[in-house]
Amino acid sequence: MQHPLVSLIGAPTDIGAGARGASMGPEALRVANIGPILESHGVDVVDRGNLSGPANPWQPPVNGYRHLPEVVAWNRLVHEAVHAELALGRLPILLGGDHCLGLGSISAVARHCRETGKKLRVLWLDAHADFNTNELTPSGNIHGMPVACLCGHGPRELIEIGGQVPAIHPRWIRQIGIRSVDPGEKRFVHQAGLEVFDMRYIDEMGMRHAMELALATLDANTHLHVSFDVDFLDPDIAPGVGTTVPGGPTYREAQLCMEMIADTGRLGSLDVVELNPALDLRNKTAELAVDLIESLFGKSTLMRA
Ligand code: EXY
Ligand code: MN
Ligand code: MN
Ligand code: MN
Repeated sequence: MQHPLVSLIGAPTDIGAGARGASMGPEALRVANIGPILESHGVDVVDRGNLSGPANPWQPPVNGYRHLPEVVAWNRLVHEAVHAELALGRLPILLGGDHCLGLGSISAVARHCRETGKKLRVLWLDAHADFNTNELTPSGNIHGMPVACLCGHGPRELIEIGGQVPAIHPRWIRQIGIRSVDPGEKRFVHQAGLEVFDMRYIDEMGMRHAMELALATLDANTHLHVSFDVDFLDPDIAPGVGTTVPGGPTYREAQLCMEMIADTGRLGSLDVVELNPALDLRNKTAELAVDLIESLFGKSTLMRA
């Protein structure tokens, strides 16, 4: 991936979240210069602007889901936009928006992989497993459910967005940085056999070892999708998210994580989600996210030139 063709797709919504404000994420990432900074590393960047979906009606959950019709509408838009960029041979970066949009994005990547005969590996960088169902969820917020939906557990209109149910298999996923999982969700994660490198694992074994395992068995035919929930990062360095959980990766651990992904040369698509500028400090978290994305696209230290 020497000079990738990148397309930025803004999805300004907080429809799946429990706090308002992630809808401002795309603009905050642009203000943090995501496009020009990637271009400075030789990446060809086109900003497709923002998708336009339904407003957030801010209603309580119905049958364990908040805003299901609006979440479906947004994810259909994201699915088509991401799939169109992949079909053009470009690398889509979804600028969220909350993490419910990972469903539209990753189902599009899975569809593209089916069409092109590629293998898919999904790295889910997050404080949360996002593996709830309407029966397990404590909140009804669908940003806590996209991984379960991708694996076929969720409402029909959501799980069918990619045209095949399930959109992906649990064994294609590696979760990194996890440290907040609800009790029923935890049982379901084990039952599904998700491979999780939680913070306890990273504390004991280190980010390097976790990433070596998470990236093992990639080959030249693998499409690597990174779903980067900004709450993955420790809130001391990344306060601008709605669901902070203490004890996340440090700046150096996060850099190493991104650099090791870049070294594979297999990055094919990216989500940057859950950035909440209303909770940020002078766009600090957006700037940090862009700094880490630079590393994901191969910015390396002087020692490696
Ligand atoms: N597990 C909690 C819930 O389902 O309500 C919190 C989910 C937060 C999800 C954020 C996006 O990663
Ligand atoms: Mn350009
Ligand atoms: Mn998430
Ligand atoms: Mn999260």
